[in-house]
Amino acid sequence: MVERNKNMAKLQAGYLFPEISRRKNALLKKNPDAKIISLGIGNTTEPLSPCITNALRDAAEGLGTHEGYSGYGDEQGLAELRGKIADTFYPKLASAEEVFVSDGAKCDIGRIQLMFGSSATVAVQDPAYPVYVDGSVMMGQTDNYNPLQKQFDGITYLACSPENNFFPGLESTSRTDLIYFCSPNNPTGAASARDQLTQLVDFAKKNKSIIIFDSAYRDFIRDKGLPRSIFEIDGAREVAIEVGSFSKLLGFTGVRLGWTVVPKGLKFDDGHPVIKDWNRVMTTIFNGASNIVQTGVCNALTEQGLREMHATIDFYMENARLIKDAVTSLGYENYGGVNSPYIWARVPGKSSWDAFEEILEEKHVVTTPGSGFGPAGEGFLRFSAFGHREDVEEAVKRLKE
Ligand code: PGU
Repeated sequence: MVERNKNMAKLQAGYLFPEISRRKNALLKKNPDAKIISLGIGNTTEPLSPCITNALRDAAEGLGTHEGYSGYGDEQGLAELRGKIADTFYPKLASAEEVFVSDGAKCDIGRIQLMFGSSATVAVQDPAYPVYVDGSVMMGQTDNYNPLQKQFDGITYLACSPENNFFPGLESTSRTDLIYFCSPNNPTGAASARDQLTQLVDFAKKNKSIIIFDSAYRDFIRDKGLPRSIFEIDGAREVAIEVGSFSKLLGFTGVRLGWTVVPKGLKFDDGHPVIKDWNRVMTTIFNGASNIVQTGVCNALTEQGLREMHATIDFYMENARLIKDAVTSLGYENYGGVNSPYIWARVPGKSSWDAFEEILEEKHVVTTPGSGFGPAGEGFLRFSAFGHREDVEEAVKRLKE
């Protein structure tokens, strides 16, 4: 028999979202008529906009012609699309050669961890998108799980709570090689201010750390003064990698397309450019994102396409407003839902899983237990604003009843 990877054995339970599905299905088994509404996983629900569907159809039809057919493409992505992503999201901040197109942010986060190996030390916001910690555990970047603290020994958890305005106290934080940071944040919904991200970049510069900045929700920011990219901060190009995604921007959770920006000047401590290793990783274990999807998005990143993108985001943000209202009317202290599609609510006197079970059993509404995002998430629930309007309205009605 073959020995199990000992790092896999360190992981706690299953991945969060399948566990939530399991509990939802258990309720359906008991009560097959329950009309369950999900405000759980951040999964998009609205149809793609016409610009996108037209462009995807044209790209697919092109493949049916001699002139339009293409096989394997460059692993880094279509040159034109790399240029469009740079121009659209990083004007004067990053160049086309620094943008690597991928099949999504989650996949890129996993591949980024390969570049740093098992001895890299890691800091994460607490609570955080589970992939940063679970992926690091798989890589062997952490020690054993400490059940008392509900943390992995060897990982630095940067507590983010209402008390510190969801920004960690960096003065008292020790150095790590990598710092995962997500803004607008999943799950707390907090979008970091410019001065906070400046503190983060200065901290990374002082410590010679690398920030892995997840900007999956960048265009959910309504407040024009808030940065949408870490590269808007002076000096960030020396210390940061940014991961982006079309999942929430274009409704591509199933279509799949994302990107990573690695600045040319970012170096390992031996002076080797990080971008060279990223290129090596991508050319070795990734074979390029779908040509249909890349061509489609490339042709749809127009003024009209971006207008349609913002209209769908506005739709989800109206859902966020309705949910936030309902959660507030329940008397729950809550955060987020203003510059992000997540509402983060404190459930006084209950554990996250107990509150999750109660709302599932009584209201048939699925949420996400905050403790699934890290120990500082205990006592909170996350409500996702992704859903059809009639479902959100029905969920809101049930919550208020
Ligand atoms: N980064 C963040 C911060 C996310 O919240 C998510 C999705 C992703 C990346 C994934 O991006 P892709 O480009 O689609 O790979 N978070 C959702 C879905 C759960 C999951 O496992 O990805 C959520 O509900 O948290």
